Parts: sequence; structure tokens; C-alpha cells
Amino acid sequence: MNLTHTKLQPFPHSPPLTHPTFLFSSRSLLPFPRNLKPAHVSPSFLYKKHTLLRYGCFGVSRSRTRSSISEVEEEQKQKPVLVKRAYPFDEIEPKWQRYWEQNRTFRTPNDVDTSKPKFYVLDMFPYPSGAGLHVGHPLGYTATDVLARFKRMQGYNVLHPMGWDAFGLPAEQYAIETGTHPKLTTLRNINRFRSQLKSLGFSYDWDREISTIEPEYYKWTQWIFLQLLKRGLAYQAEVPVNWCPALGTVLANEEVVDGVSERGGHPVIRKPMRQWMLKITAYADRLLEDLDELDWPESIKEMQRNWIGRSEGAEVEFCVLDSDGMETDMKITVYTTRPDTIFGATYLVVAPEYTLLSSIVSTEQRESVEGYQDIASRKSDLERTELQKEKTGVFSGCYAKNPTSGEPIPIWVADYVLGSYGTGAIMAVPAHDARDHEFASKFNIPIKWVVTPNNGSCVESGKAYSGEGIIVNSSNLKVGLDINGLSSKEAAYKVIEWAAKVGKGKKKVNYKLRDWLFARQRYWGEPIPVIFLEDSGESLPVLESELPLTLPELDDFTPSGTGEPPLSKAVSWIKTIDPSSGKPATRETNTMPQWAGSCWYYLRFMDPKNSNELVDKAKEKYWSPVDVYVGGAEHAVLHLLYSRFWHKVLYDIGVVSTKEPFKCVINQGIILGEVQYTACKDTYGNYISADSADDLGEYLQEIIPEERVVKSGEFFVLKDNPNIRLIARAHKMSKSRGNVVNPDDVVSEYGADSLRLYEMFMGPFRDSKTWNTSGIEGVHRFLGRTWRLIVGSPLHHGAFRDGTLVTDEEPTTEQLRALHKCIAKVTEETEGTRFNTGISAMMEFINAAYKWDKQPKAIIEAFVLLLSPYAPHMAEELWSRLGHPDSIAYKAFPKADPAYLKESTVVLPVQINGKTRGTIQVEKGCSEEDAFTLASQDEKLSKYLNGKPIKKRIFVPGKILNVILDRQNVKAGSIQ
Ligand code: ANZ
Repeated sequence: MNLTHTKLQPFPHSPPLTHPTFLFSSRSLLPFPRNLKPAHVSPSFLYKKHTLLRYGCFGVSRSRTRSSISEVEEEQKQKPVLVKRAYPFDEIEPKWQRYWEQNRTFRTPNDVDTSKPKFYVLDMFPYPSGAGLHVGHPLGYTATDVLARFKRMQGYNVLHPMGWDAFGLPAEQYAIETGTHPKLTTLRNINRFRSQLKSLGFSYDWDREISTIEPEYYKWTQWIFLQLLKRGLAYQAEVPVNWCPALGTVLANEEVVDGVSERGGHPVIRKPMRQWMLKITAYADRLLEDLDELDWPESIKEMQRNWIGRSEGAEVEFCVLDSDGMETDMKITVYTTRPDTIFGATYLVVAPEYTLLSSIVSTEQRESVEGYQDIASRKSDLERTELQKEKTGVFSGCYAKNPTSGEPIPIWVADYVLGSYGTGAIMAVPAHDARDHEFASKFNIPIKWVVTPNNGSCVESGKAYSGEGIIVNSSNLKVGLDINGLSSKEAAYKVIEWAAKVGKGKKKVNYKLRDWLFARQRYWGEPIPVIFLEDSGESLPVLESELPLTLPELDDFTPSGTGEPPLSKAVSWIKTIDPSSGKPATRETNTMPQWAGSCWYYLRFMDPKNSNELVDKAKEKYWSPVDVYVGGAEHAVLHLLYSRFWHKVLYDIGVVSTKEPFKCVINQGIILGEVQYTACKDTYGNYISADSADDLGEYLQEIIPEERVVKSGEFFVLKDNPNIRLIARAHKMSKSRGNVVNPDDVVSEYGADSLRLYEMFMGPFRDSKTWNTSGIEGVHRFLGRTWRLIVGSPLHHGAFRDGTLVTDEEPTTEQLRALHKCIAKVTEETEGTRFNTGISAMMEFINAAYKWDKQPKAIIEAFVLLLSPYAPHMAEELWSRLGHPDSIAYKAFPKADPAYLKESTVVLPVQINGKTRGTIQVEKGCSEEDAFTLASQDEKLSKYLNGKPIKKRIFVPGKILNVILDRQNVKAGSIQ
């Protein structure tokens, strides 16, 4: 899956910073021009806007900022590497990676002991892009790796695989530009991704690696397509599609943003074309209902619900009138969710693409209607339905009869009604629908009120009242319908009942969900296993026994430009014979969309080498469902919905045993680039504080290196001039901004364990976070401290020691308490995927352990086990130095002993003659005598007690010690 796909990401620009160090008040600092709202303006735009205003061109200021950026870069280049190796990670990490590889440590055998519990933890597999991994990838991958290692140690059979979602447009685009076969590019990228992942020490079972481009894999993608075809769930249709002439291909709605292609920004138009469609709508109800059982983020479930968009209403027929006002045979059926408002329907609207439109439209109006249709065909659905957009439309020249009021009402054509939803026609009720109200006001169409608010409150004048209420003005005894005085619900029910009785309508459920457009005019995808008989054009499925239908070799990948896919150039591949009739046939030249391969890969991982079946039944039964599925929120809707759909089809045909594929889905947050500080300057080059920059109108900006910045209260200011507040912002990592952090660099400077630990420590796993180099230095120091505690400091000439410093001594109670507290916390936090707080607990333990004279082996060993899911290389090394010949990976995760978790001491207030004079720390269950002794030894209390005769002691265990002095004797004593 492509992590760079950003459409559904929750924070497209800059989310609030969560790292405590970077809290700042963005409202007061942002230099927004007065007429622009911050949320709508990207910071880069702002920068350009200001400088452009000032100088009338980009040149001057851009070059200034360039020079500031390059100064920073130059400084950074000259900066000595801040961190010395805190421990020999560069020796340890490759060593253990080799060990794991040679010993196939993380291989999940084919024949696992199924009496043991299982844990299937899966990452959304990546699209192997040419750019390689970025630091966003390891965030999710480290989390799943921690869970996989943790569960292995808890005795589960763990399935933790990795593979490649390897078909896709970039490789094809690259092929078009360079002539390099997409397979070559893709394999090269896969190799890079694999070695990067290995360098991070992830415990994937590499024996199960799969790639969607391999024929052994896509054989089964094609097989699933044939099952869909067999059940009428795959069909062909002429549908208006998003046609992108520049890419020479059809795009899915999600691939079109503001009328241009998401990739490349090329114009997109609507064009009818023969397409393969998958009938996902047949599963709409189940896809909706089964969401309730899933342990998924509520936000994703809600997005899926909205995407499916179940709507309950009615279809009602309106009879078209001729020019004399007489009823014709022609009917317009509308879909409405508010049948209660039918008496208020003062006009009808049909979509510009409404099929019957040409037979309705009057001769006088034909030209303007056709002109309007043409304009509308170039707009996307999103553009057309935007609420704020001014409504447009043309009169068809024709009328229909409102079946309830009996009145003739005009039929209009307007693009705010979509041909693809409901029936493509609506009854417009301007009094009670905002869009209709706006339209009717603009075109002087009557507005008739038929609903009054229940509570008698007034309706805002000049606006529609869209709520429910009590029905008025809605009775026509001629047609036998009177709904006056009823509530909206009762009225809706009665109207549907009436319409059904008179044969003019029925109840209807609609879905926003559309059938899935399942064909692409591209080369680099799975061939669709269908042939067309040359004589009749009839389409036939390729025989299952002939699968995989492999993608033919091709030298020219360019789209034909006519919509004919590149595969049409594979002339000898296209020509075939229908095996059953012997007739000549041609192959389908469309390929499947990239979503296809990712719809079911989680099943193949259970049994990746099976050449007879998609997945062995017993294996599927054992491993299903995926227990934890981690990936970006950008896949919240489509990928998860498509795979749920395929899974349900496979469930219906007995291939899988569960109704749902993914029990728990977790979205990791986004990692934003390092915070960037910017100072504002007036036109003379003087710094001005960011909070007053707005008053200046236009100003320049200069990027300030971190060394020149200090925090002052909640703001950041210039170190040498604290009156100058700076703008602090974290941006999404992007090549163009130059703030991408490459994991390879981090690994070579700090080691993989530091990167892993840092990404887990940055903040709550699901939150967005900002990258911060000093943060990684912090966790690196922690690992260094851990190393020195257990192994010792480097020798005087800098070499790292062998062996360890641990002793065979029995641990003290204090040590056991610290350890078990740490075990309990790490276990609880890891289980709850609160990795950052789990790491904090380990840091606390190390701090405590530094105070001990001796490090008993029993304590240290247990700690190393706790550390191992997070920093596996260091843990393996320490484990081996502690005398264990084999890997730590399957050793039992320590269990906290509750006996050591109870708080062992209490703070006891001590009163002298009823007055509290101090406190003492005592063991729980401490005796009166011991408490008194401790009080007498206490520096503060001793002066009240020592040498004083005591009359009585009142002791409530764990609560209080009250000492009553014998005053008489005190006095007597003093006389003596
Ligand atoms: C009359 C009416 C009166 C409506 C009223 C609403 C309020 P959902 O909930 O999204 O399903 N509609 C139906 N088909 C449409 C189409 N193809 N394009 C645009 N709008 C369409 O909304 C259903 C409502 O949206 C329907 O109910 C219809 O307007 C409109 F006071 O009918 B209603």
C-alpha cells in the first residue's frame, strides 16, 4: 500500500504538536493575512503570498530564504557528529541480523502446534516505491514487531509476515519514461525495501514473503475474480468514468482531486466506457451491520458507515404532462427520504445525464438543455454537489403532475442532482430542503410550507426548515390523502402506504456506495481472465485450470490514448481460442486495479506456497482472523472496505471461516518533519516579533537554526533577542520541503534499536508526532546507560568490554520490587499498545538500578527479557553474554509477582501530645515498638522524644503514632 497517498489523512497540513517540548500557540503566532483563514492556507502558500505582495515577484525574497536555508544546511554539514557510539551497536546489530537469518529464527513452521494459542499480527504491506522506506514506515512496523516478539515470548504461535503490494502506476510511468520494464524497477525497489527492513531487525518470517506481481500469487487474485464472475458479482457496464487523457487511463473517484488526477495533476473528464464492475452494493447491508462487532477505531467505522451511506426513503412516480397539460405515459420516478413533504414539492429536478431527459425536453428548451449537459459532463460529482456552490440549472420546458396535490409542477435540469444516485431525479421541496430553497429562490419557483416545527418555534425567514415536525397544507381528498396534523414520521409512513395502494410508489433503501469500477487501462496489473468470442463478442471466463493468465512481455508501455489499454499491443497474446467451442477469441486487455492484490493477501500469508488452493482450510481456520492489523488512516475506507467485501464473498463460498478479516485495526499517527523556526523581518531586514508581524501587512521570513532558538513560556524566541517571537511549525515530511528523514541515516548514526525505541517513545502510538533529533539522542543515551550498567564502561582506550558485570548474588527485596513493578508496567503497556509508557517504565528501572552496588543476574536477566521486544539486538547480545547459547526470541516473558507489587512502606504521622510533629516511613505491618524506635531516631522528632518520660503511646498500625509525654515527670526531671 502506498503510504504517500494522503487523501484521507486526518492532518493534511500541520496538526497540533503533541510532543510537550513543541507546544506553541499557533493562533497567536501565525502570520495570516486578515482575509484568509488559517485552516485553509498552507504555510508555503503564505510565505509566497507575503513575499510576492511585497516585491511583485518571487525572486528577491526567495533568494533570501534560499540563502538562509543553505546557510543552515552548510552549518549542519560542518557540525561535528553530536553523538559518540554509546555502545557497539554497529557490531551487534549486523551480527544478530545474520544470526536470525541463518537460523531462520522467526520462521513460523507450516505445521504449528495448533493446541497453542495464535497471534496474527500484520502490517499493511507497502508499495515498494523508488524512494525506499521513510521514517513513517518503521513506526507501524516497529509496533507490530514489538507485539510479535512479545506474544512469541508469551507462548503464542505468531504469524508476522511481510510482502509487497507491487503492481502500480509509478513503475509503469517510469517504464514509459525510461523504457525500463516495470518488473525490473519493482524488483529493484523490493530488494531495497527488504534490506532496509532487515536492517531494522524486524522479526518477519521471510519464508512467507509474497508479492502481488508474482504469477503464483496473482493466479489466486484471478481465481477470486472468476468466482465473482460466476456469482454475477463481476459484470460489464457502459459507465461514465473519469478519463484522464494525459495518463491515457480511467481513474477511480479517489484518484481525482478537484478535477485533476491525483498523480501528476492532469485534467480529467467524464466519458462513458465499457468497464468491469464489482457488485459491492450487493454486500452493502452486511458490510454495514458487521462493523458493529469490530474492534476498530470508531472514526474508521464511522467513515465506512458514511461511505456505505444507507438511506431509507421511498420512490414515488410523477406523471409527465404534455403541452396541453394532459397526462402522458411517461413517468419520472423520484427518490425521497422525506415523503412527508410531498405536498410541498413545487418542481422536479432531473440530473443532466438523466436517461429520459431528451424525450422530455421541449423543442424551445433543447439547445439550452444540451449546452447545460455539456458543461455538467466536465464536472466531478464532488464539484456538483458542493453545498456552497451557487446552484445552476435550466428549465426543461415541460411539466409533471404532483400526484398528491394534483398540481402541474415544472421539470428542471440541474447538476446538483446526480445521475448515479437514487433514480437520478428528485421532487424538490424548497420550503424544507436548503439546496432546493436556494434554487427555487434563484429561479422564482413557488415555495410551499408543509412542515411546522414540533415545538411551535419560528422558522427563520428566507431559509428552509429541514427538520421534522407537524404536517400542514397537505390534504387532497380527491386523491384520498390527508396527512395534516400528523408527525413527519407518521405522515411519511402514510404517504408510502398511499403511494403503494394507488400504484405510484414504494418504500426504498438506497446506498451511497457505488459498485466498484474494477478495470484499468494500464499494463502493470493483473490480467483479467476473460476472453471475447470474435464472432459474437460474447464474453467467457478463462478456465480455472489455465490460471495464472500471465502478463505478456511488452516493450512499449505507453497507453494508446484512445482508451485502448497498452495490452492491446501484445498482439499474439490477445489472440486465443475458446477451448470449449474452438472458436477464435480475443483476450480482455484491461487489467485489475491496484486494490485487487491487496484485498486478500493476508490469507495467502497463512499458506503462501500452496499451489492447489488459495489457502488450506485447516490453516485458514487456525490463523483467521488477523488479530492486529496496523497501517495508515489513509486506508480507512477503500482498502478495508474492498477486502471486507472479498472476504465476505470468500466466506459465502466456504473458502474462509470468519465473517470478517481483521479483528482489530490500529492506525499509527503520522510523523511530521522536525519543527522549523521562522523569524519575521521588516523590509529593512530588522527582526520583528511574529505576534506583531500581522500589523505590518507584508514581511519577509527567515528560517532560524535550532541553536539560535530558546523557549520562553509557551513560545519560542530568538536566543540573542528574546523579544522576537518565532513561528514554530512542523510540516509533513516531503522531498520538496527537504525535511524527509531517511531511516538508513538514523540506523548508521544511532543504530536500529535506537530508531525502534525512539519511534515507540515519541508519543502515543496513534497520535501524530514531530521528528526530533535530540529525542533520538535521548533514547540512544538510555540504551548506552543500559549497556554500561550491565557490561560496564568502555576501557580507557575506548574499547567496549566483553562479558558483563552481573553477580550471582541473591537479589534484595528492593531490587525485586523495582523489577516486578517494571515487569507489570511493561506487560500492561505493551498489551495496550502504549509503547511509550512501557519504555518509560524501563527507563525508571535503569535509573533505580544505577543506585545499586551490585547487579544480580536474576534481576538483570529478567530486565533484558523485558527489553527484547523493543531493542532486540541489544537484548540478544546481553542475553548471550549472560551465558545463554540460544536466541532470546522464544524465552518466556517475565511475569510480575503480585507479592512485590504492593506498596511496602507507609508514611506514618507522628504526634507528640496530640500535635503532629513529623512523619516517619515505616514498613507496612510495622510494630508499635519499631515505629517508636524509628521516631526516636528521626532527626526532627528525636528532640521531642529523647530523654523524655513517656506517659502513654497510642498506635494505630499504618495510620498514626501518638506519644503522650508525662508532663509532671518532665517538670520534676527538669528540677532535678
Ligand atoms: C424530497 C426532500 C424534501 C428531500 C426534503 C430532502 C428533504 P440521502 O439522505 O443522501 O439519501 N436526492 C435524491 N436523489 C438525489 C440525487 N440523485 N442527487 C441529489 N439529491 C438527491 O438524501 C436523499 C435526499 O436527497 C432525497 O430526499 C432527495 O431530496 C435528494 F425536505 O426528496 B429529498
